[in-house]
Amino acid sequence: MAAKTDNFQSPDYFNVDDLLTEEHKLIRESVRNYVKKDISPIIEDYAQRAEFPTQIIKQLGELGCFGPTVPEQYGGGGLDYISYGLMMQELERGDSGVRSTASVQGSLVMFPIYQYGNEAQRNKYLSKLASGEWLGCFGLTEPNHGSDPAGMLTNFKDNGDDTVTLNGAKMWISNAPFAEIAVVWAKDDSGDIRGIIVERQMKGFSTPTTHGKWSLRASATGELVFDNVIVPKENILPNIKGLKGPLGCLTKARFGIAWGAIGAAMDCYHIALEYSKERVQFGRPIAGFQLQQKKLAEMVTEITKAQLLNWRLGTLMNEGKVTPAQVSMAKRNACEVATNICRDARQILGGMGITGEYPIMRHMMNLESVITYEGTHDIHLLITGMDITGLNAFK
Ligand code: TGC
Ligand code: FAD
Repeated sequence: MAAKTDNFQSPDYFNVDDLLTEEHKLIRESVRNYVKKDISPIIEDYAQRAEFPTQIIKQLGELGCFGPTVPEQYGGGGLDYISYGLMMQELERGDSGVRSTASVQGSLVMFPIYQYGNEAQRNKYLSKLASGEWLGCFGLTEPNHGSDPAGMLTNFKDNGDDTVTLNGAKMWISNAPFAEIAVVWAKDDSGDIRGIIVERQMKGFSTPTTHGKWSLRASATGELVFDNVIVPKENILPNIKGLKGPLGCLTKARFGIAWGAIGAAMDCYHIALEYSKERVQFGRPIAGFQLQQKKLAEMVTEITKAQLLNWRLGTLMNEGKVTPAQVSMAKRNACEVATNICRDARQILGGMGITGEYPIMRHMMNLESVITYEGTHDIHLLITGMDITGLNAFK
């Protein structure tokens, strides 16, 4: 399939750029240029073939998209959260799977090692993950425990020496088939949830690929199977116990999705606007018909509201004042806005909207995963519900 030229321009109806620093704009520009040059020309083909473009691992490392908020001494970028958000927005503008690769590596693998790990663990893993020499994955979800991770069955037993034995299984794990290491959440002998770093070469550890996905086809998803895996105790993250460990990582990753999903929405809006001005029916461009203008006007309104929400969320993150419930609201909002915009954009393109000539159907299918992972749409609504009423409707 011939690659089309990517001439993306982002909408900025309320001059949100004025709220960004010059550094923010430069970072956004460099990731946008990367997506135009290295992602847009190849991604449709990889998605159609359901193949993960492994070359992006090194590229994203070189670009600084892995762990941008981790301090520079560990190979991170030492950047603020708005920079991180803008990177995720631009990557997901290309493809949600590309953003997923970066989200998992930065927020779900590097962040816990940096935040909950000791100095030896930080020195052993972080710079290799930042550069893209190693890819990591994050194992929380299990076959029978998705929205309710507290019930997990994966566990490790103390062997009475300097090792533990890990048993259990995780499923739906992004990056798993190509990961060198997995940050796995498992219960210890006391039933406490702990983070433990499992390395690919450990005996009894396997990562079968999940096939047949209609969504995130250019991202590799797999299981993590632990069959009596002997893991050194030095691989246990020492500074965290309990579900707040993995949930703390998810707060960072959900923040990235809030920005990322709007990137996918911006791409669909941009394409629908351009197409509608060129496509002529009944003797005039379809952009001149009120029904199509309603769709386009509502798209840019929702994108603008989400841009402002995300920017404010970023400033709260930078100031250390954000609450997990605020992040949930922004993640949920972005996913809803983006899925609706993709569907409307697809309609504006008529039959062309279902083909791989345009990225809209790919974004639409990807967003069905994005609205589900890192907490489903319903779960984030219940988090807001509990936050405003003080009443828990989960259980
Ligand atoms: P609950 O009793 O509410 O909380 C347990 C402890 O955790 C604390 N906490 C948080 N801490 C940091 N950040 C958050 N977002 C937090 N949410 C809660 C809480 O204060 C408590 O602390 P403490 O000190 O009292 O122990 O837990 P619960 O069992 O009732 O569950 C609550 C619920 C349902 C909201 C939560 O479990 C949840 O978020 N479920 C959704 C599961 C989920 O998001 N899974 C994601 C798997 S990873 C993934 O999808 C990666 S996709 C990657 C990609 O490709 O991009
Ligand atoms: P379930 O929890 O079974 O939910 C099914 C339905 O029930 C949902 O609609 C849900 O909203 C609803 N529901 C559940 N509980 C309640 C309640 N209390 N009240 C009302 N409704 C409720 N996980 C990882 O650990 N690491 C990864 O890297 C990872 N990557 C993923 C990649 C992809 C492509 C996908 C699809 C998933 C990935 N996940 C990952 C798993 C993801 O986080 C889970 O799919 C998600 O948390 C939902 O869990 P579940 O699929 O088991 O659905």
